[in-house]
Amino acid sequence: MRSTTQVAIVGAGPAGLLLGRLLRLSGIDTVILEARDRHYIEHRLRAGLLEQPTVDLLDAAGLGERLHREGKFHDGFELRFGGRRTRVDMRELTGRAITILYPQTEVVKDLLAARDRSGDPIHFEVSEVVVDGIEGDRPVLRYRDAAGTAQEIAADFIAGCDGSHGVCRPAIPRHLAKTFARDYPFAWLGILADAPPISRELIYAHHAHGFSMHSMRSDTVSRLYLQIAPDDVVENWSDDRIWAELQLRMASEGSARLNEGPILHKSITPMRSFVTEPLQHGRLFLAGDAAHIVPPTAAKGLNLAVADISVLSDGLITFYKTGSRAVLDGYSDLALQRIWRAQEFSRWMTELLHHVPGQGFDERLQRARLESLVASRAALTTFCENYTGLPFAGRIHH
Ligand code: RFL
Ligand code: PHB
Repeated sequence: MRSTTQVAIVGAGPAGLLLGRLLRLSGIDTVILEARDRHYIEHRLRAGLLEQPTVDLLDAAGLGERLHREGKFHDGFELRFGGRRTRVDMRELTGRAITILYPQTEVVKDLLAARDRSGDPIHFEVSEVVVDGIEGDRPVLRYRDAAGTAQEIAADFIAGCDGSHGVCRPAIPRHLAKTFARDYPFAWLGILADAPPISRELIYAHHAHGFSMHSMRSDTVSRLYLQIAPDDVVENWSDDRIWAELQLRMASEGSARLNEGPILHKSITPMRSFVTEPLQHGRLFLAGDAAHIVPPTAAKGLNLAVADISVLSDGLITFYKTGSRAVLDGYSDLALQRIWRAQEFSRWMTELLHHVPGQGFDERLQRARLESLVASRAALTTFCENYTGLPFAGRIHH
């Protein structure tokens, strides 16, 4: 069965759904194909933190109502190392910026609800997606729908928003693509615990046993992370071991002990930095995790996906309004500038806070780097400018 649309989007993560929403607001038709079912993507436990520019774009897309009601606005965070605690006041240092704790699951639910209201098609549980004809005028997506029937969508453009294991990135001929990657000698064990957070704000802690952090999902549910070895497995981490290690790594002068409670969920997040260049070829455009991965330390992944979409939506809307491909043709170069700055900050913050085993000299340097950071208003300001989010480059049209 064959159908047509203006922009065919692969992937219903934050990138694909937001692109569909912004294009709808400018009267552009999209179809979204998603490999998983709706329940899975609405409950996939991931990001927690939204940058101010992300919130501004979600507001502009008419998606801010629940976010402003339920999101927790943070003016600062705490850094712990060497038994000391430093509160970093982001608002005071940057004059404007704040970050908002509003989980990715909720952003995705809001985006799906907006898509339901628009009536734009979204097909879940598709399989065998093939990207074809991107070098011509009429690219095509072939796939099997949830019932197994072969389908085909012809479009003006294809947006590859299908995450790090998708099919769109490999559709760019290998000899035209360049990839850049870095692995890290550690991973994160993340837990969700039925225990009230001890602080309204996030706590990042550096300790000889490794990094740990304290975040939250509500007034009664904590989200906590521990640095572990890259090849470690969840089975090695009993609840008692997790709490003992978190209490040890988080302990600092005058600090409250973490509230302990039933652990609702445990998972391991690998750490990787990755970028592919360029982000486009012919009529295919990559955005979000399909194009780049950051380690989770600085909480940039979702925000970078949204930043890409700000530029890509600008390019597509400009094309449909004026017939000019100029903005669209510049998408990759413009988006990559911010991507690389976020990569740099994510790598830097990761290496600042994690324990790298067996490197005495580097350990001393790392400690000096932490001391320099908290001793300098200028250094903290630079940190907060990056942490709270660099401006987006795309224009808002509607
Ligand atoms: P997604 O969310 O991975 O969505 C891609 C979608 O494409 C689908 N898909 C396909 N669909 C059709 N056909 C195919 N062949 C397909 N192949 C894949 C997938 O099922 C999926 O639904 O990518 P997107 O939209 O680019 O969004 C990126 C973000 O999800 C990601 O960067 C963040 O979650 C990263 N991240 C964080 N980012 C932040 O900004 N702040 C954070 O605090 C933060 N914490 C995190 C994170 C990621 C984590 N994990 C597990 C990776 C914490 C964790 C633990
Ligand atoms: C989270 O709440 O999942 C979270 C928050 C901040 C980070 C990383 C993860 O830097």
